[in-house]
Amino acid sequence: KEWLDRHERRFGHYIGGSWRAANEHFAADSPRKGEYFATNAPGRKNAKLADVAQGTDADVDAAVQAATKALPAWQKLGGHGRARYLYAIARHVQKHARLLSVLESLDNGKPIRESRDVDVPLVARHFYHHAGWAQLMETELPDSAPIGVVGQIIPWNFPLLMLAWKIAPALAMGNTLVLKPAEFTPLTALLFAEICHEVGLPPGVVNIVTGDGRTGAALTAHPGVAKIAFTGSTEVGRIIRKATAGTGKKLSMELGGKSPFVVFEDADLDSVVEGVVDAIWFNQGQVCCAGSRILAQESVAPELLAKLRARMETLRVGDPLDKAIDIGAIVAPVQLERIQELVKQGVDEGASLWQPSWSCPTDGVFYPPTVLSDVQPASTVAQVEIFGPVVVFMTFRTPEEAVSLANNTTYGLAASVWTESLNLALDVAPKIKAGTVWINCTNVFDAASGFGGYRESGYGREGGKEGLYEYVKPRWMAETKRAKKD
Ligand code: TXE
Repeated sequence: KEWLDRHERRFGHYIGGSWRAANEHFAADSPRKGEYFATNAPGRKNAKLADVAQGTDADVDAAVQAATKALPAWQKLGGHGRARYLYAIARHVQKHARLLSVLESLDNGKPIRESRDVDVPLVARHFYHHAGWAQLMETELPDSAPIGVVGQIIPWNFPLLMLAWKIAPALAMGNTLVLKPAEFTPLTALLFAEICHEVGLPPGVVNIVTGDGRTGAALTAHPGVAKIAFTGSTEVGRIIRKATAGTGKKLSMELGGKSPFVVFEDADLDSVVEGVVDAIWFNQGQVCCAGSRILAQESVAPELLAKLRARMETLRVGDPLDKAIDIGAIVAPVQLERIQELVKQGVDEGASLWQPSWSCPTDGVFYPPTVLSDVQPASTVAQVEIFGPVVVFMTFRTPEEAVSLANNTTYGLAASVWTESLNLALDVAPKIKAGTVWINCTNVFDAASGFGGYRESGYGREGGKEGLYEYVKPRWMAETKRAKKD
């Protein structure tokens, strides 16, 4: 609250190392109950936290120009020089961990336990990891050069973590950038801009322009941007691909998913249940790789469903800032409506709905953990990304059927396989079309492992050595020594 007040709850864009005032603003709301905030209007379900700038074409242009100006010196600094800044950013993220976590939970609605123990530590880890790669660039990627000015567009489900996944490799490889956070969750990106300032990052290396899809479209279209890195919906991914076709801009896309969670009859069902809690109720299910389709072998399906229902009764939905809750608030009322509509459609198409007996608090944007069983593989809820705390439950008889059901969507982001048989796991995992397959676990991320999808889940990787290739261009130089003629 003090941090917001220090900015008089009104933000501009962070361009060329200073704040640029804007004429047009929009409200950054919290989906949490609002009585702590003076600016909260009576009767509103969500609380306004601050006014945030709506980026115009001119703002985007100023940011691209600042990034272009900063580029030569940033490249010249070399990997070792850049690594010092990345280490400093990582350390300052840790220094401000508490403020970052609280602000993230306020803006996004995710449980404070998650932002404090998962998001923010992973952000720091990502910067440390890429500081290492910056130092190794000249020796490990000797034939590569930075791409130039990069435009980065990120979603609202992991505002800070997606920022880190984008910014850390871009800076390590010697690019400068303009990042646009999602309109639902712009605040931690603005606090991050302050951290860049605090560590003395040269002006223009990182520029943050806030705004909605129009600002994203302006960034995509800007001729000074050499690459667009995007995480978000498959639909907007398509728009960006079309908008950049023929421009020569490099693209990386991390889009939606409908990840299968495959349970074989020999799996440890108690672990499986905890796995499901993590797969679909972590971050309210607003996770691109959420295990949103349980595929259970028929022989254990009734027992698994019973155990799952019992566990769901013990989950707590509530105030994101309460350390004792399991599930926080949905990011915004419009996303809640989307979830409600899809669940209704599922029931209309014949699915059985199961929710715990308790009800959610009414003073925020909440939705209970939900299982839809008796789902047909071709039905809407089995195919469409719900992006909420809703899992569909289907059954299979043989491993072949499991694989075919697992692959029966247009996506290919992630999957998890649960079995005590390593042979079965190793047989099935490679047959599932997904960029990541977890065995007897789920949602395991690390800066050292490349994450990304294929098919309609996009292309390109983030993290690991493969993630670095998204931010360099191959360069082959030949030198011919001519014999001197006397
Ligand atoms: O995403 P958008 P939304 C899915 C999820 C969710 C649905 C809608 O199913 O319910 O998408 O969410 C910017 N040119 N995912 O509408 O619109 C936008 O401002 C350039 C899955 O919030 O894709 C934001 O910064 N940029 C996903 C970013 O794109 C544009 C995470 C993402 O917003 C633009 C988020 C345009 N024309 C949603 N229009 C995942 N897989 O992680 C919008 N944007």
